[in-house]
Amino acid sequence: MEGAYNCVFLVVAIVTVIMGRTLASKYVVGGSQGWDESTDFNSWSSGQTFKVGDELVFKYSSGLHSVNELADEKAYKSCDVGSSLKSLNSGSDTIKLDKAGTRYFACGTSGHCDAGMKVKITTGNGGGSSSTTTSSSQSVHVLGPFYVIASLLPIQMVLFVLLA
Ligand SMILES: [Cu+2]
Repeated sequence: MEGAYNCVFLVVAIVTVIMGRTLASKYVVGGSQGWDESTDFNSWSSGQTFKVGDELVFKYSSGLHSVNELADEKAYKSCDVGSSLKSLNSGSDTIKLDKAGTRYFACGTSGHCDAGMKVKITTGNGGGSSSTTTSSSQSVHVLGPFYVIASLLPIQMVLFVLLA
């Protein structure tokens, strides 16, 4: 009986780690204010933890703004939008954070980047933990319900073992 008990917990531990690692989040850049000149992107991004596999969604009025990925910190600081790596302007642009590191984004509309319409995103490896999301987070958990089920599994297993 003790063997079965240990086995159940091992399975639960493995499932929980796998769920934590594969859990991808979608972040609307700037939260409810979106990609706009009035948004304080520094304070927004400092409240978030980005990991590999997460996605950024830039929401704005198409034609008014754009999303340009800048090559490095220097281009970010000087708002060198002209030499950007990538330019998007659909009004709802998704960027996948496919590897760890820092990426830089700025609006291409004249004067907007200088006015603060830029954001620096640092992606970490995640380390298998997804418990860093705070209550003030604007993230939408794509696999949220599955994680809730996974985190409830130990309780279900304990009940199962006690009742067996
Ligand atoms: Cu703009």
